[in-house]
Amino acid sequence: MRIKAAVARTPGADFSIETAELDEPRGDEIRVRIAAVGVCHTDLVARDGAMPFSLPAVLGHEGAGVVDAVGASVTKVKPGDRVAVTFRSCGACERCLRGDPAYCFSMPALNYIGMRPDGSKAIRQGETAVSSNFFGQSSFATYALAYERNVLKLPDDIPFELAAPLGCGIQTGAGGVMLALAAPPGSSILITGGGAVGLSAVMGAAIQGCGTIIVVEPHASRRALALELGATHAIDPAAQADMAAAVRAIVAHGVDYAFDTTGRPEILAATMGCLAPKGVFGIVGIPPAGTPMPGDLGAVLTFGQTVRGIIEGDSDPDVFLPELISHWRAGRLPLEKLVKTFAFDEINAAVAAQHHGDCVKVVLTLDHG
Ligand code: CXF
Ligand code: ZN
Repeated sequence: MRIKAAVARTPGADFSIETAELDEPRGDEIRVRIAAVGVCHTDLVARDGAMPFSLPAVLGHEGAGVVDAVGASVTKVKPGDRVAVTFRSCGACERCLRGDPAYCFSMPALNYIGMRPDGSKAIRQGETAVSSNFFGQSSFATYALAYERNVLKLPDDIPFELAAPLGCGIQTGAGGVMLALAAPPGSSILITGGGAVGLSAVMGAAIQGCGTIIVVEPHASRRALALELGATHAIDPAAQADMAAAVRAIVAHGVDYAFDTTGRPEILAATMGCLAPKGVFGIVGIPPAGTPMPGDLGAVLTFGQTVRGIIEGDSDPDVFLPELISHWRAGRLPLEKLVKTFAFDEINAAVAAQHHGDCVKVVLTLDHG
């Protein structure tokens, strides 16, 4: 089928809106007419060549829309169903079977390599194969091919533009605190970075009933939003040269939990100095290649601390996304305060607006009229 797609051609350069040919769905594939797709920082990391993802490529991994056609073996959804599309997992390995699909043994092959696991690319432009299958979708396009493992049927009341970012950024932040760290009521947490993932972590911490929720974020508007969403303290790093001192002025023994969404080595290092004894530090921000583990192993040992990476908030999307939708419905996850929509063709302006901090979560909407 002929599609319109935002094609990444050159690292660091704008996306270009082009036409391309999308394969017909194979037996296990689900063609989704994309209505909305969020822009996640990982899309830009892949566009800019920091992930081994060959260009030209169609990225996009927070799609939502309507099922348009399904392969012969698909039973989970049918044409006409409203769906959100998330990361893909195999459903059969030990990790998937224990409810941990974000650590699927086939995670790289199913999400990050730019092609189906058999090496085929689903998108072409003339004789040129275009990297696709990003997170089992490549949804910066009018239509995308997904799979039973990475589609979730949506209830009618959630708009596509709010459902789309649940597929990565929101579940990463909220799940990071609610599932991976499982921060208990009354605990203290430091969240570095107040973008979509960091603010989702704030909402997750508020849902958990954390007693002290400290956000470190340079943009004043995001600090204000963090406080509105449940943060108890918001620190401007420009005004606080010593982050650990600022945090310890609030929680003298350090925080029980820390959650980094920035991936910046100096912030990761400073966060180590904010941890209480037995503190747990979860990292979701993507660091520059080659960044060593933060902190001093002697201190980690002395104080029994934990540092861990978290993928997709440890979410099992079939279980956790419906939970998040219930929290949204009850007013505990006010996604509308984060999301700003742009027309699909405005993708580059949208990316620039997000980069400058003018908005928190950019979601592109597609008009199929
Ligand atoms: C990312 C998280 C860090 C490794 C690459 C994939 N996931 C979502 O955006
Ligand atoms: Zn993402």
